[in-house]
Amino acid sequence: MCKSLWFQVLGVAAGGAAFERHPMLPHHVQRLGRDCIAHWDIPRRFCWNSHLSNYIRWAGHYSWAPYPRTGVTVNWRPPNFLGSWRLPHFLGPWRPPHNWNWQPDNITQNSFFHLSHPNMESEGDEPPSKRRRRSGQHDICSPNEEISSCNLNEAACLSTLSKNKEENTANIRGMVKRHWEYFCHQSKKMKILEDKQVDQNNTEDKGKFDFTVMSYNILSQNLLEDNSHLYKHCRQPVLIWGYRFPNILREIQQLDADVLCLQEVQEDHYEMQIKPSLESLGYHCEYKMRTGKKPDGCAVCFRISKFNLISSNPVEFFRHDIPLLDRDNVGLVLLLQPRFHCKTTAAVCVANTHLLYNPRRGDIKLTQLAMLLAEIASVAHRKDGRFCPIIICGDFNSVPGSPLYSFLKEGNLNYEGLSIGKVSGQEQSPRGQRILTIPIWPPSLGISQNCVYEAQQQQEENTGGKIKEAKLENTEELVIAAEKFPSKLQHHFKLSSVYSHYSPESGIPEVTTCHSRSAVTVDYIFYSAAKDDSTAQPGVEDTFDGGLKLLGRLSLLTEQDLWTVNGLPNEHNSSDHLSLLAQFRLIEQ
Ligand code: KL2
Repeated sequence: MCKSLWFQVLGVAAGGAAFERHPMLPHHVQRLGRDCIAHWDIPRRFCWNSHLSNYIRWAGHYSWAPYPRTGVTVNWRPPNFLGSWRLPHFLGPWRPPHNWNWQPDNITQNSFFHLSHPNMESEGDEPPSKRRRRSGQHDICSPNEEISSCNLNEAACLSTLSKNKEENTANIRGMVKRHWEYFCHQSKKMKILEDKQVDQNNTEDKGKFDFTVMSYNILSQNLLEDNSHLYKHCRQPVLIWGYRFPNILREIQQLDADVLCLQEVQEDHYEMQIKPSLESLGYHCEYKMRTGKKPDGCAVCFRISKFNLISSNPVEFFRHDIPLLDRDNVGLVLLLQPRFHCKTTAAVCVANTHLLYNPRRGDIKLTQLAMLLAEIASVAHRKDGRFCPIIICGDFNSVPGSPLYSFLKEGNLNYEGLSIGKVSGQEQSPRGQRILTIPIWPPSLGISQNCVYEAQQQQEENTGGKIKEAKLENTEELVIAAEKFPSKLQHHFKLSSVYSHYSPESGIPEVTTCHSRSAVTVDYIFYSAAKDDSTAQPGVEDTFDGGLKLLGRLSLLTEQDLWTVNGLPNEHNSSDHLSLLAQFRLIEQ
């Protein structure tokens, strides 16, 4: 990848705030202060424990969020913000005027974000909905700095790469860019980013295989037009597909991921524009359209210089014989063989999905997820009973800390008495009290409570071998658990999330989607961590043949960041979602 592009795209949004350690802070934010390790000559003010005069109490957007919900006032004082203000529990139906006074500045082609800091001094305690109405003006962007902080959920050190000096001087007024966060256990990361060719030669010769994965809901034009009430805050021209597509393609091209997991890919646009364009950039594309009438679907595209396709496995969540499964969402599971990898049998399983939106139908969402996990278990399953490394990308229409999210990450969920409207955490006070049935889906689906195809489970139980025995014990445990706790779901994978859902600099929740009704995280990249990855869970070595080490990720933004650029989509970001991007190293066992 081109060095200059990386640095322009990943330039730092400096001006990070410092927080007092406070009992109200989430545990991981408190730990930030303790674990902060500077790698470069870092100004003290960017270390978490260097300012002790302010604290944050974050209401959070999510009813199930891991964020504390004890108050709504934020007393956060980053250098440019002098007051305090209130954060909303949700974004109200605020409607800015049609041609809202949002003036694009002088923007380079490579800039994604055009950030103006809201003037807190004059806003007092007003909610962002009011502030938004006034924030047509742009302040000067904070100076760029090299900063370091620690990501606590993964108990790993993160460093933030700033723009270099020349780019600092070329900094454009009122603009913020997403930056690259990398984990300190990879000090070679900078080199890797600076020269991908060197990276390939060095790492792959030694049996290491590094690659990047993007997850991006690109907002199908059809859904944009069907849900136009969500985009009233946008200037009309930025909503035209002819305007959006070149921006989306440019973003994909600049971020240069080796694997793309795209959601809301409209079929005609895919065939006529997206697929040909990506092929000309060196990708092979696989696509699964939704069932039913809506003409969008999921695409997984990979760089043919990096991977061979072993298999492509579409998953339809609609089942005409099961009344519960009357929705048209889909998934797509690819098995990829890394090229230039010394272990010729090595494979990586990449799954992509867009789960049902309906906040009240957690029963359907969980069943769709179980179907995806069963397909992944089938595709990633190796002869020795273990799994190849797995990456699951997608728009799960569920927020961090929700039962669905916890199930994915923890590998189990006791759903006894759980209201179906609370599964995804999208609504804080869902209407209706209907609770999940036990079991959630009927046996005719052919998927067990531990999210594998019944046939596969049976087959596994009937086979021998050392690892199989271990597995069998595990299976027996699961069967016992199923009898004892019939309301318990489990899955086989030990999954970690690339993102930890808070800004490492401020502790404020990040978002992956932002429009006039909502600003939350619903998109994720989950992966099976190698045992020496900072996020690896116990038992990972028994489950997987090797694994993935997270080297870095493209930073996300907060709701405040996004409203200073008029939310999403805007002039430069042409979806109502942000792209997620991670770099992994494939580790052999
Ligand atoms: O939340 V999304 O947007 O992941 O960005 O997924 C769904 C929603 C997508 C596919 O169904 O269309 C959007 N209110 C808000 N958004 C909706 C609605 C709705 N009623 N229906 C569909 N979407």
